[in-house]
Amino acid sequence: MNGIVRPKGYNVSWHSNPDIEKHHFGHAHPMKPWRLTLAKGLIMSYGMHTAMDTYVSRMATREELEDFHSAEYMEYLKTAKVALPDDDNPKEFNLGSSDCPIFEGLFNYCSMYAGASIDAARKLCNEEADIAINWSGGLHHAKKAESSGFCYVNDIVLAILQLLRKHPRVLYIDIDVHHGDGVEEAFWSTDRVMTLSIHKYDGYQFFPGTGDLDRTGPDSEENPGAHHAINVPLADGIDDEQYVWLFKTIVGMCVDRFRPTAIVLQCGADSLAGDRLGRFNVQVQGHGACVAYCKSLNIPLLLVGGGGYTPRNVARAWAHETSIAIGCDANLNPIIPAHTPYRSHFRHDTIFPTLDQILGEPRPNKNPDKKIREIVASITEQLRFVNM
Ligand code: ZLM
Ligand code: CA
Ligand code: ZN
Repeated sequence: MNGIVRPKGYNVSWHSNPDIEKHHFGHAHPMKPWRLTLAKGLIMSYGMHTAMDTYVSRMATREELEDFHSAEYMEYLKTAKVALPDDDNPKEFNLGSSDCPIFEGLFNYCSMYAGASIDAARKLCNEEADIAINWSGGLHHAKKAESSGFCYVNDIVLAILQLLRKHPRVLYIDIDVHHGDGVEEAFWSTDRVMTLSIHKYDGYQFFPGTGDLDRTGPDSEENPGAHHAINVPLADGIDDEQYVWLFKTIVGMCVDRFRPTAIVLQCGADSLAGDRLGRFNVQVQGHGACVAYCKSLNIPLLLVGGGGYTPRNVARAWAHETSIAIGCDANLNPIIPAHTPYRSHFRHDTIFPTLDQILGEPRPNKNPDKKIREIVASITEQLRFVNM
């Protein structure tokens, strides 16, 4: 079956729950949990599940959620009544907007994706996994007492808090096209977590409007979090060559200076070309190269999902990245297996649908190489202040 073998002495755990996929944010809402069904179908049709320890994730408990979130917010999230979104009268905790609607089963949905990330982090802590995966997580905008940008509970913060029980230093990396503001804010004042987000930034318009290069941590040098936030603001249309070079260069420098003992990689697939909300020209190959680079560091690695609004491309990327985690990417037949569920969704022209060919109008690249080098120079300077 496509040369899928369980790697010897190397464990990948996969955390998912089919109940998560059944939730709906509303008819026209860009966030479609159904993309997880498509990804899972692809992963399983290649037989990749046979090479991982698979777990049906449980719901996070109220106590676990309140490790980060306020009890008042969690109570409201649990009891909020389904209502039509109303942007003019945003309800408490920013709930009930068109970005963050209150839909049927909302609290269960949040508890399940959070439970999966917490379980995945624990597998790394007790060394039962070298890489742990939760494609339903990665919801990086949620705050302590506020929902934001399709995110209600911040599973990444909860997972990092688990890792910090055992690991002295955690590096958080975020390749979603949006700025990972919620995770950055949660660990703004600690030197035990370094946050690195690469994102589209135009100063004000593109959501969430934060993440400029000079936002590096608290201003006071006495604050341990100073210099531990890294932001890579980019313009539209960045391609694989620039993106992968930037990623490897900056992550390489962060690992050298910070010496993380665990890494969390948010693999938001809205940085891919052709995304409904994104602006970049990153391909499945380039996106996956970021995952491969993190794996090559041989540091316990948690992979979570995130954004991704062209479902067939999200499924392609996360299936490809699952194959990288288990080390069978080189043996995979790029032609999507005939028995893949919803295979017709992957077809975009006359040829057989493939895993790596995504559909999307290339956007003009507004990132001059000079700008890319200036970003690296600035971060090199910033990291001189980080000494572990
Ligand atoms: N309007 N419907 C990324 C989170 C991005 C804030 C502008 C809402 C949308 C978007 C919702 C069906 C992650 C903003 C947008 C229209 C205020 C955003 C519902 C279309 C629709 O058709 C839509 C009626 C909706 C939302 C577009 N929202 C596009 N961009 C961002 C949030 C989350 O990928 O980083 C991680 C999962 N919100 O720009 C507005 C300012 C609300
Ligand atoms: Ca990002
Ligand atoms: Zn995003």
